[in-house]
Amino acid sequence: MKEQLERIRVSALEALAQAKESADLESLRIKILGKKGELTAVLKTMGKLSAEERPVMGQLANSVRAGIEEALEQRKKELAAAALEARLEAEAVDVTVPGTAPTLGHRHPMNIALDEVKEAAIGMGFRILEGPEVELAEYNFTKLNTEEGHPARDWSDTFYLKEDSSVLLRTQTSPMQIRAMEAIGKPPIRILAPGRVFRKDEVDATHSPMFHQIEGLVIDKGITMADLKGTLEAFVKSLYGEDCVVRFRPHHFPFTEPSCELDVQCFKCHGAGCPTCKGEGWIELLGAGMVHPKVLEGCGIDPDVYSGFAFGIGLERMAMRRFQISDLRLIFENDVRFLEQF
Ligand code: 2NL
Repeated sequence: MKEQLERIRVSALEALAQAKESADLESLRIKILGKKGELTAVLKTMGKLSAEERPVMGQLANSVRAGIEEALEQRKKELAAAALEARLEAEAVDVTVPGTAPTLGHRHPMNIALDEVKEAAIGMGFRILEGPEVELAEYNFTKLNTEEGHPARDWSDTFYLKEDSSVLLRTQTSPMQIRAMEAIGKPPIRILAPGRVFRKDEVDATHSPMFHQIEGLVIDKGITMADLKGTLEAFVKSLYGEDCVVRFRPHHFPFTEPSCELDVQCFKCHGAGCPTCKGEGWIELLGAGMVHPKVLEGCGIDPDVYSGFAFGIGLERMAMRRFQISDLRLIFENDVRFLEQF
């Protein structure tokens, strides 16, 4: 029996030393110390021993069991430590590895130009308003002193959404101004309306069926052409710098009387004429005028009490000049190689 017990001890310790996982330890425990285990089987034969041998073998068996249990615990700890070590190694994060910087986007050049205009206008007390792109012909034309039969209302120029020409894609941002005058009702009114407008134009370097306008409107008692000139000059200077030079030229719009256009002296040649200004010395910037009395009247504002001025800017043209973009199509194609430059 002594040899049997020694053999069990030796082979158990050897098996434990070779166990690779805690599951192996558990099956070894059952195989050796379990109810049907090797050691238990030997202990069951103790009864056959003599009275002198029994305590000696009992003691030996207990020490074998204790030795195996201790080795089992020891091995369990070793395996747990090894498992932890392996996990830490596998999941290690090297905090010294340089990170990958996220690629930051930026505003579209059109939005940069738009924000500059908005900032300048907000600084002068204008409120920004946006309105619907699908409009009534009533608001887009009639209330802007552009009666039926006017060439601007032609089907070849405007996107109509109804056979009877009553609904369309707005051709200008002015209908928003009409809506604002009707809604606010009582002047003073100082608003800026930016947005998309639509005209039936073929795409080329300077035309697109969709483009952007910004319109400003000021209505109050005693507003004159002097206010128009002073405000627009200050506005242009806050956009392009205090040293820029502007001039006003007479023009015609159905919704203003008198009407004018504002040019800014070419910033490249200072009036001498160069390729940037196409030899003119001046660059056309915006259209403006004193709001036509008929337009005020149509919005319920008494033209004998109130007067006002309005102006309209083409945003694409502004952005093209601001960033020296030669072809309008580049603005809409969204090619990142182009957009990354701004
Ligand atoms: C241009 C010219 C202009 C207006 C827009 C306007 C609006 C109302 C009443 C009177 Cl509600 N006028 N807007 C006036 C003059 C010129 O735009 O060349 N735009 C790109």
